[in-house]
Amino acid sequence: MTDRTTRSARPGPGPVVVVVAGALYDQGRLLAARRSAPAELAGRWELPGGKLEPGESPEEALVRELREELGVETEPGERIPGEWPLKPGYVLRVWTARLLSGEPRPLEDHDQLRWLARHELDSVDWLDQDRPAVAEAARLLPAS
Ligand code: DCM
Repeated sequence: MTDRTTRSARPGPGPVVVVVAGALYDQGRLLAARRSAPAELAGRWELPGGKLEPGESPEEALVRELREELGVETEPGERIPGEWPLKPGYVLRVWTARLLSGEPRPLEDHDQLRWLARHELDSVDWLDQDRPAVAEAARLLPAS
């Protein structure tokens, strides 16, 4: 194995990029968003969110991302325990969030939204990395 191969097989140096996503609840349902880009993720469902920008707290990033992507104002709640790897150098962390105002619309990165009750959570094709977070998020939904 060459040095080059050895190096590329390990996680790269440098800071990890944190992606924050929101488990957004309203009336006993959880919001799922279908990605429209990039091509390899399009059609799969996720908890909406995005990358932390320099100087932002995760909660600030979450509020900004949900405003940009969905056009809503939200209040972050608790962190859902766990951290899930995305592509190399990226990790996903999830917070609960409550809808304060607005009706979510797929403004950016998504082409469809659905509010899902607990018994409907398996009806969409979640991104693999979001599945454990959704399972945790489901614990906060009422039985349905
Ligand atoms: N991502 C993910 N699951 C989420 C939110 C984002 O896997 N719930 C991934 C998709 C992108 C990266 O994180 O590779 C950055 O997201 P965005 O493009 O929305 O900023």
